[in-house]
Amino acid sequence: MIQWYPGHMAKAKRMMQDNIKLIDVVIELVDARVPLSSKNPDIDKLANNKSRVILLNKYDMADQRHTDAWKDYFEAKGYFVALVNSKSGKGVKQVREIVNKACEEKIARDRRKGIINRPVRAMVVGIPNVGKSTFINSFVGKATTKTGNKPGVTKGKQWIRINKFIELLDTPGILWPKFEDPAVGIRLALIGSINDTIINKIDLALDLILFIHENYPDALKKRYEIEVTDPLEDKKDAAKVLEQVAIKRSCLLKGGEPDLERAANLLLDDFRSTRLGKITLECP
Ligand SMILES: Nc1nc2c(ncn2[C@@H]2O[C@H](COP(=O)(O)OP(=O)(O)O)[C@@H](O)[C@H]2O)c(=O)[nH]1
Ligand SMILES: [Mg+2]
Repeated sequence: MIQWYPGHMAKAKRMMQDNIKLIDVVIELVDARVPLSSKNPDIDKLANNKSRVILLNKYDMADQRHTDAWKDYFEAKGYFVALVNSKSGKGVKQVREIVNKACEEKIARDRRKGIINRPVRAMVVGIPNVGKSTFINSFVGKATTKTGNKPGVTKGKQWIRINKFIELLDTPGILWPKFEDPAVGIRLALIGSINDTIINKIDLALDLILFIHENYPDALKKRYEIEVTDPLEDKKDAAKVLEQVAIKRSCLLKGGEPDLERAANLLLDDFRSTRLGKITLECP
């Protein structure tokens, strides 16, 4: 469960500001289904002058066409980018190479100063639920030797030696997404990153129906064997679709009326578990 307390947010940001001074490269995780909405807007300022790696995590759940387009998009902005499925470990190995590549300049600079073979220091950052812990576990693998406190470096920091070239700060930096834009809130709620209890699920399900019908026109028909007549103009039209889902799935109230709340839950669950297909919610 994610709690969005301003106090936590301020504290996490302060911790991140302190930690970022110690590192060479920022490994930023975003959710491949919502790469911009799951990106923290402060990170650019915080990570100014650091090498930047973006991991499009959970790409196993996203639409590959769009994931490829997002990779190009971020690369054009100067990031080093990798597609990662932290849960299965797919793509995690190549992150080491990408981190090295991202730090080539720094390594060359070190060498000119006579510093040879100093490992680069990395930190994983991202908004809650984006997969930081899962990624770190997979990335670290068997390399569990913690180097402990470093002389001359802030006390209490734990570094995990990934290999000869990379050390990882063992605690990820947690930052929060941009709240001001309601569309961002909706996308994050759809992927399940915002506590469901504070959300109107029916409303959210209607947003999802409108998006899916426009962008993946067969997905709803295929999953629920319902007729969806073009075009869906607004939420009222979408509500008729949700009603059909309720009836098809026997989500009914005592009087036999469609139970939209239950149908909404079912639809959101289906989306979040990719039973509606691999769906990306925003394109570059
Ligand atoms: N399908 C899929 N699930 C993932 C992936 N990475 C993480 N998850 C799941 O996403 C959820 C949140 O992951 P977690 O590591 O706790 O996120 P954190 O809050 O950023 O540390 C967990 O249920 C993970 O199993 C991935 O690449 N693919
Ligand atoms: Mg975590």
